[in-house]
Amino acid sequence: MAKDDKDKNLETVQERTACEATQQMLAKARRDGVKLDLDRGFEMKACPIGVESACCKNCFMGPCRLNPRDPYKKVGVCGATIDTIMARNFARNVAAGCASHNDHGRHILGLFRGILEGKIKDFRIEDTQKLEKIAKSIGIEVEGKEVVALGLELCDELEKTFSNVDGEMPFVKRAPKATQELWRKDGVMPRGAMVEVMELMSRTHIGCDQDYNNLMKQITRTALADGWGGSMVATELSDIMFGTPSPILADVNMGVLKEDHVNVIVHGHEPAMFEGMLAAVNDPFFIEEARAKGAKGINLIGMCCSGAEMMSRHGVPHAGNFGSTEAIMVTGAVDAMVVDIQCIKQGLAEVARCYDTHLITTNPRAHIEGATHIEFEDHDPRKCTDQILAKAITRFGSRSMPIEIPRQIQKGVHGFTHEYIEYMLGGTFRGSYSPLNDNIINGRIRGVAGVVGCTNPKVRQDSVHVELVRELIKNDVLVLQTGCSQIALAKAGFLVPEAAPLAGPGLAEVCETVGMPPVLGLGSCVDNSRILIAASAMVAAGGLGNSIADLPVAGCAPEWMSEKALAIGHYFVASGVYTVFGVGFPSIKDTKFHDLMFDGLEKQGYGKWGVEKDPIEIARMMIAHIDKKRKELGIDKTRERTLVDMSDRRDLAS
Ligand code: NFS
Repeated sequence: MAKDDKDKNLETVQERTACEATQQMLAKARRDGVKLDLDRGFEMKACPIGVESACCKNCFMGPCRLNPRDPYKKVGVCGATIDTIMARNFARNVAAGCASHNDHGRHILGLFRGILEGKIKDFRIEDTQKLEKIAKSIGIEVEGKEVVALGLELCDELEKTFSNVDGEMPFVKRAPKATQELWRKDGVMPRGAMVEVMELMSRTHIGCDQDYNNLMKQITRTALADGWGGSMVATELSDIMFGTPSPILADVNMGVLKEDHVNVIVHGHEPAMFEGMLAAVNDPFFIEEARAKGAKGINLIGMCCSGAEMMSRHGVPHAGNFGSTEAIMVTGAVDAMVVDIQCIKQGLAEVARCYDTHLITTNPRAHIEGATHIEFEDHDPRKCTDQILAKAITRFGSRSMPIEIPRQIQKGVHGFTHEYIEYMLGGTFRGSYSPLNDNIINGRIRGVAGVVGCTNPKVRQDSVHVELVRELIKNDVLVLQTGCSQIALAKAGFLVPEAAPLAGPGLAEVCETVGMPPVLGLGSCVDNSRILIAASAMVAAGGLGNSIADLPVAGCAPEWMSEKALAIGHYFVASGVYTVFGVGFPSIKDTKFHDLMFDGLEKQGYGKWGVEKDPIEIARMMIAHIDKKRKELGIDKTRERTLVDMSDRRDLAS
């Protein structure tokens, strides 16, 4: 390659991603003649009508395209207005996101029941204390009950999360009373996820619900059936079965690959298959097999959300987020990439073929043309995991690709949970959220932000996450993270207590006193439900209002891309949180639907949506909201005093 071309190559890889390891692999892929998602995303010119949700494909009189620049000029063939079209499109996105998380949650519930009934023997109940706590939280009497009996009772109750056709979902009881009352008053209290998704899909059929206000109610109900439903069931039961995480030091970034080991990457969302792999790689038989082929051992690595869960629970190294899943195979060092469901790009198959990597699908819901399918079954995990390991070891023995592994590797503390925050701030015997609330009230912590979600090749990978979080902590906002966003910040070195000096003086002081990072990693995307529980606990601890909508908190998915992200965003809004999305939003400004989402919902007592691409501006919007809530709570003055009075601060430090 000529020098000019080389410089250009480098320049454009730096535009695509802020992750240096991914830059290195993208540059290599280009040299190798392999196209990655990061370049495909750049080259794809998004449909200008679709991007603003101004088209409708819900019947075959169309597809109808309205004019995003003059949205009320035209209606669809059936007469549907722009507001109906945008609301229906958004509704179907939320239905898909809710369905994904509930499908995941229902599988986890099935696994839990299988263990309790003795049909699944390779997994067990790890955290019986949490089992009792969760059962109690939804009103189940725990006194004098054996683990199995109590577990089965919890199973029967949580089954309603999915199958209820009336009544209320069990976990909504964990929301603050005032938040529950709002949902009840507006008729948006979720019943069961299946009925909510079904009703939302039926209401968006041609000629059904054509009032965006009325559609919004079912959208809200369905989104709540995700956060307080399937997502929460997945998180809580996974903790009970595989252990509730607590802070653990783990390595992140592509440097976790080892040239002299058999490298097996697991990328997906459901923890069961990954847990099965973890057991299998520690089997002396396979370690011996790997050694016989000249490897020093087997190196099991996670990516994306199940990777974030396994890192939080067991310290399994994590190689990167959504934007790096194709790029990592360019190393030539991946002997097998094993996937299950969600966020698995079809493009992986072609990259795997180019680099002679085994791409193995394991879930009946997610096959990929060109990949090998080896089905994972909960009652016989080894049947799947052992075949995978045999393939990976064989590939190691006959590696033909040149290997190039980026050196980047960052240590970070992961595995925070709602339970641990309570313990960390309150101590073993008086675990409580009061110290957090006190620090918010006295202004050392300005507020709390959840920064979560995907990466999206429309924007420079990781850059919006990192710049946003940098700005938030600088302004004394404590940041809670999950998923791909957490990995972006881990790679940037923010998930260590030593990052405290990057925070403003108040937050830095709290971090230094407690020994915690200013950015707390809570795990995978379903673990966003931990943030809902933390917010509810803040309300319960007192002094910060009666509902989640009263709290000085805000949320953001700065590089979102998936329908799940929209469902998550809307359950936060429906729970009372101001939620800003980066990249863009599928609605048109100054339409009635947009105004309802971005303003009207807040007037009804919910949170509201915001959209902005620039990280500093996003931070400003979130901080302005936090300050507005502080003012409404009457705690704005305490912060002013704390910030201006240095002697005051010295007193606090002593
Ligand atoms: Ni959640 Fe986005 Fe996917 Fe996880 Fe990553 S892309 S919506 S963060 S892996 S689910």
